[in-house]
Amino acid sequence: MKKKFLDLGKQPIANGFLYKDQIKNEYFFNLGVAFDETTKLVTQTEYVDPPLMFNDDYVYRGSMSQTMREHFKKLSSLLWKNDNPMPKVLEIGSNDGVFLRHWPNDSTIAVEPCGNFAKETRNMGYKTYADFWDTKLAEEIKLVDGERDIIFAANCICHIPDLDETFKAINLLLKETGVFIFEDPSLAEVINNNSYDQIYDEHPHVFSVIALDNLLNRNGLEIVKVENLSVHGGSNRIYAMKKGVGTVDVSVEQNKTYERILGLDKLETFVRFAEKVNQSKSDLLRLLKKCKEEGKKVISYGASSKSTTIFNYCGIGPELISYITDTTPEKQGKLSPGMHIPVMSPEQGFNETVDYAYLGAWNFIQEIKNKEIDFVAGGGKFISHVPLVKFV
Ligand code: JHZ
Repeated sequence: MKKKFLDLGKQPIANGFLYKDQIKNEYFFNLGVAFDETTKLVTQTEYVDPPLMFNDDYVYRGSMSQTMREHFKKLSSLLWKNDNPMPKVLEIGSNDGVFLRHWPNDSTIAVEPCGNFAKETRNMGYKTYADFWDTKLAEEIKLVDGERDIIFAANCICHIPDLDETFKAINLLLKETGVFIFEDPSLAEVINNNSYDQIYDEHPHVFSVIALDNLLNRNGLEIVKVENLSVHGGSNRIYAMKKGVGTVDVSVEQNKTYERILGLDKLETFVRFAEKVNQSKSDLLRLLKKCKEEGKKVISYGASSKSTTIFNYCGIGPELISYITDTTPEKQGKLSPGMHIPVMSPEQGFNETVDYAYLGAWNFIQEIKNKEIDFVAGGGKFISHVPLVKFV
């Protein structure tokens, strides 16, 4: 039984960057967030139809940050120890191949519903199914390519509305001793940091280990290990196997205990979170309006999906944020979803005329600060709402 605790209002497709003449057909939905009393899952009240988000025009590239490029390189070298025979690997949601590129072509295959990216990884030499993940596809892969030793998914599983179907399909394709490894933003970190912008159309769920344990279990899988990661504002990497096959590491119970202390198994915790979200909105608007009154030029750094939630929920448009800079070629020259703030390259827009930059990509704060030393040295300041609205 789902209980709604937060309303983030009318929202567009978070990665639906668009041209002026596309505004009249822009798609909107109401973003409500709920707690499922049965599974303890934090999930949306209604889900956006996946093909509206993930299609041949998808613009998010996982390889745009050095942090993530290094993250996947390091993980690959941890998982793949030149075993003989080579492990049979499948990646679900391979995007532009930022993880895949570290694995051999002949034993690694991918699933990616965005046709533009499926084409890119095929060009890199990886067999890629341009399809959504479900039991039908898992049956097909099992038949054609065989069961997998490793099934990997980064920032993908929390994007899929039907989790029972997803986990059934994993169980179907996993070898008896195979491991399913996936990483997604952690609900504990979202609550601790008030990073409510992790919720948007592409993230129908935000996972706690408690909820995942319930959902995996009822589909014949169990969590054997949990690693807490710093990427994307705090994520969890979950290792799961078929029930009863693996040895369960202490990290599983440790994480669940910590989550119970935070109250992630209780609706009241999320009701309190919703109050903090509302406060964060008022604080951000107050700060940006003050900057405007003082005649400062404020832009946004990183046209992230997260900032789509922020700008639309808070009602922040070009009158408060002059424009957004972003390194992704596919986003440049377009308008941000819903609030229609112009997006341009950093070369074009990140210059000495900028006083303050709101961090749309606050999760890469260190990488950005290292890169933009001159901006800070020249008196420029970054603004973030995580964990509290302030100059950072
Ligand atoms: P970033 C996306 O979320 C969507 P987003 C998706 N749903 C998901 O789960 C996560 O990724 C993993 C740019 N940038 O990574 C690049 C600069 O311009 O926080 C990106 O467009 N300069 C799949 O969109 C954006 O910022 C820089 O120096 O919220 C960051 O987006 C850096 C570091 C990034 O994810």
